[in-house]
Amino acid sequence: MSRAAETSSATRINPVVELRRDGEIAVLAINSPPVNALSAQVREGIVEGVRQAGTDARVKAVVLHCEGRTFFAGADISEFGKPPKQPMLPEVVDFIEASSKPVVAALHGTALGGGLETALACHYRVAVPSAKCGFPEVKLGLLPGAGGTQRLPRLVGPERAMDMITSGSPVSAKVAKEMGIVDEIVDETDLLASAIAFARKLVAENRPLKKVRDLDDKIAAARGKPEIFEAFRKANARKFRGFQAPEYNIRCVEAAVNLPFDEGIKLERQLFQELVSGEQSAAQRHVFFAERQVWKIPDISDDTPTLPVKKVGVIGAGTMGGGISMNFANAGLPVTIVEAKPDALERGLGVIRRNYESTAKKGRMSMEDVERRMELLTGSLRLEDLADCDLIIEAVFENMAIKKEIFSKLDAIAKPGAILASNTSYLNVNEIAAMTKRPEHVLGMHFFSPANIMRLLEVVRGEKTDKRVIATAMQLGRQIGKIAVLVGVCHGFVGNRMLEPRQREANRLILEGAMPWDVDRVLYEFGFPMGPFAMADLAGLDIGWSRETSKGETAREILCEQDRRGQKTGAGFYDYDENRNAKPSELVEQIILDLSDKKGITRREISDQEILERCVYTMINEGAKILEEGIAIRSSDIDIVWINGYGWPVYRGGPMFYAEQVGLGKVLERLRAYEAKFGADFKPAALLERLVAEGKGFRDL
Ligand code: T1G
Repeated sequence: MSRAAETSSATRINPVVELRRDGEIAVLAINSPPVNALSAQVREGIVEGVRQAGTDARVKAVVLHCEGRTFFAGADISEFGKPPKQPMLPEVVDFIEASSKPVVAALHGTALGGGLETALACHYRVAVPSAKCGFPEVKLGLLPGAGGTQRLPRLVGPERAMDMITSGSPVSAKVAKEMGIVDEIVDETDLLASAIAFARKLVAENRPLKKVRDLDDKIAAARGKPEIFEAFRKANARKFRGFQAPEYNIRCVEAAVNLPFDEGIKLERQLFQELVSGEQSAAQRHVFFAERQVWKIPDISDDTPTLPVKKVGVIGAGTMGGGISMNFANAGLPVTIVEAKPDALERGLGVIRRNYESTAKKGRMSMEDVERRMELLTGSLRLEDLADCDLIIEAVFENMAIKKEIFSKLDAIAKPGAILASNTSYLNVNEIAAMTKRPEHVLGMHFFSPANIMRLLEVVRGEKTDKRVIATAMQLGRQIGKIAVLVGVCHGFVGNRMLEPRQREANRLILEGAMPWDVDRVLYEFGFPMGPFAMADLAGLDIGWSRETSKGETAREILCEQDRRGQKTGAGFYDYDENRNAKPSELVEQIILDLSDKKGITRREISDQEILERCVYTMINEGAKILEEGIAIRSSDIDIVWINGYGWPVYRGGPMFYAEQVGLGKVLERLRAYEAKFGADFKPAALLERLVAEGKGFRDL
């Protein structure tokens, strides 16, 4: 055998796994694009590769290395919910750890979930500086189910382990080294060579097999101290409200501290099985894939050319215009903000500066960052100053006449090829586009307040909007950190159109027998951050209200007439103390009772279930109509809109996913019952009736 063959060889284990040898070091190379997810084929390849390396007397150590963009990015999520395929990851992980020869994990990209668990079962870990590692399982409603909850605390201690596992946030290689997860940071340019050199050194120095499962020094101090875990639960109660997985993760870390390793593993497996077969994880895995589907537009291919956007114009420096401008400044794009009056412009720029300074005070940006971003913002009182902008976003008062006037002027001012977008929340983008000679360059870009915080961007496709303009708006959405959903033109597009029936039913329910705090409680317990009446108090009851036109016919009007305009006046549907804590108001209760009486409505006891069904099933019904009319491309897009624009609880997957968990037949039956009682507002969508008749779901569309 030639010298070269003597020192190096390569064995193809399977299509995605190859075992190579570089002298006494074996390299188990995985190449399973796009993210080297630990599919069944990868898992069986790893076991066979470690087995072969173990029996090859020439091999003294093994390097586990993934080709492509990243080390294993986790278990293959697409396998969940399907019959399990052997070998399962826990067995693979144990097999690596039991190797008689040291195994070194070479980390780059994002070593996540099962990927990090695989690395922790290795005896050593090296990483390039740009590598990240983490346990995002909790975002899928899961927990690290291949020993991660037992090994991580043994490396970093229970507190940091709980932080990392319940946040789901990755840490940098540098932090991972400091925490003890990574043994050495190696040269960014050649991870494999560095990992082989590290392994060679291990062998030369005859370093022991370091098994994480045998470590105890980081967890011993916490043993028998439940107060550590109680304190963590208490500190995170608000963030974890409604979620199942965080608590299960905490229990596993607690077991790692108090139980022998193998018993902790048993509990981890039991709790993992409960979560992976539960409704919350199914919902959160649905959202994971739905968030990746929204970018796929059937008639606009991924390689559609986009238009260059180097300079942005925003018309309106109010709450929305200011927030929208911040998004682009945050992405490093210069923005010219136009207002009609100097004081409004000055106020708007002042609000933006204060927002940035408040972020800097929290340590999330430096004061230099604040100045850099403010330098990107230029105020103006002249629309003409937008002449060189590539994208102009109108964010003025929600009035069609005003918008039409602005777009007509913009058409004469904006340079050829500039994209003209309206931030309208409801209005007809086609009518707005018709005010210009460039309707193909006009669309809606509907941001959600606060526009610099809320992740959702509804991109509203006009009937004449050019595909490149749409592709550009979607790409810009990604560039400014939004999740962009392409929607069609109708009153309220997707989100606000579905909000209307919920608001309508909430307002009816308080006249029929419920109180605002009953409706809010039901929707809060369902998982929304707050109910419609608390939300109205927060936003201000007087939006769109005026004393001149007020008729005193609704609770909201009566409250405004009594200057109970919401939190800002210390009273609205609720009374607020100096810390803005809400309390049901006897005065409001009486106003509502009198209103019911005035309208001749005999109040009755209304169940929580009826409140929930009338608020949520009517939303689902509207969503079905939206799908029928082609206003949304797919049902999961509607889910993404409601999760990212209105706080629908992610562990319920979105309104359309939730409908399928409830059962479309049940939703239809309840809508029909309410239609019989309350009339046409509950008339089921034809699509809903068809799907139920065919035994299908929204996801089958
Ligand atoms: N399984 C299957 N497919 C995956 C995947 C995964 N883990 N991760 C990504 N993909 C697909 C994704 O659907 C997309 O497909 C393509 O890869 C590119 O992804 C037992 C139980 C790694 C940071 O949660 O966070 O391990 O749309 O668009 O923006 O304890 O993907 O192209 O057809 O997101 O560069 C834990 C999830 C699993 C990591 C890359 N791991 N992935 O982001 O690309 S559970 C995760 C991500 C687990 C064990 C437990 C990101 C990324 P397509 P992408 P990206």
